[in-house]
Amino acid sequence: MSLFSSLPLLLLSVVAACYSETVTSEDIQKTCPVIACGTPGINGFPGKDGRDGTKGEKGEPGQGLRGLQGPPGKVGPAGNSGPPGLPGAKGQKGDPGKSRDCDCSLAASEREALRLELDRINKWLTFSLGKKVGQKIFLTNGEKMTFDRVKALCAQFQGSMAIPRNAEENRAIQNLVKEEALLGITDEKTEGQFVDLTGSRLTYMNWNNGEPNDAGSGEDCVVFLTNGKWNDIPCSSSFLAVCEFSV
Ligand code: MMA
Ligand code: CA
Ligand code: CA
Repeated sequence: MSLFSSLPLLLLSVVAACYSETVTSEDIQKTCPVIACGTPGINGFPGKDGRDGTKGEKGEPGQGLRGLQGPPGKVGPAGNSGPPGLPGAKGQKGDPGKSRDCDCSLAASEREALRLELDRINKWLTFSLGKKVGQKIFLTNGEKMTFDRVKALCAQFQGSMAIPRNAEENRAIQNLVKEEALLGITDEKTEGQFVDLTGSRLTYMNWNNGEPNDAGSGEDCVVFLTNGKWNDIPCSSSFLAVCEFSV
């Protein structure tokens, strides 16, 4: 028997089953006059599922151990630049500038070191020569030369021809020289009037007996004799060169 030929019978069974659930036996006598008392139909299919129930209460927290803390996250993007900072502190005082009149680049300590070194050199000279008198020292180079040449030589070394201004200086020269030496004295401008190289009259003199005599064809220069006395001689003659230096 095919599906199509059995369908009407199946539908009939469904309708009968439907009525068998809702119709009482009393109703059956009233409404079911034809199909009076057949055997009960088979049970129908189960009904549709019901609606979801209301949400249950939150459960108790679990009892597992807490996990370890994870690694730090990635660095975030740079923030915006902040406002300008406060002004900086005042700088240190600058180096002194150079004056128009002096070079002040030497520190005070350096100037003091130089002064001490000059003092040392002065002591060497005084010790080795032993001819310092007051603020003056007499020196000779051991050479014999004329008045003009001695004058130039002393000037070249920032000194001047020796002139004893008193007995003490005269002794200093006497101790220095072992032969006749030229002095920075002349009367070539005015005969008989002896002056120093600046033209000033002398306040101290130590002439030998009978001198100055302007002997021969004339004597306008002066030599220091080994006995410490003075004698006028010709300026063309050569004698020991002696200069004096301020110290
Ligand atoms: C003498 C004497 C001096 C003069 C010299 C010149 C030796 O001394 O007359 O006064 O200057 O001779 O050589
Ligand atoms: Ca003279
Ligand atoms: Ca003379």
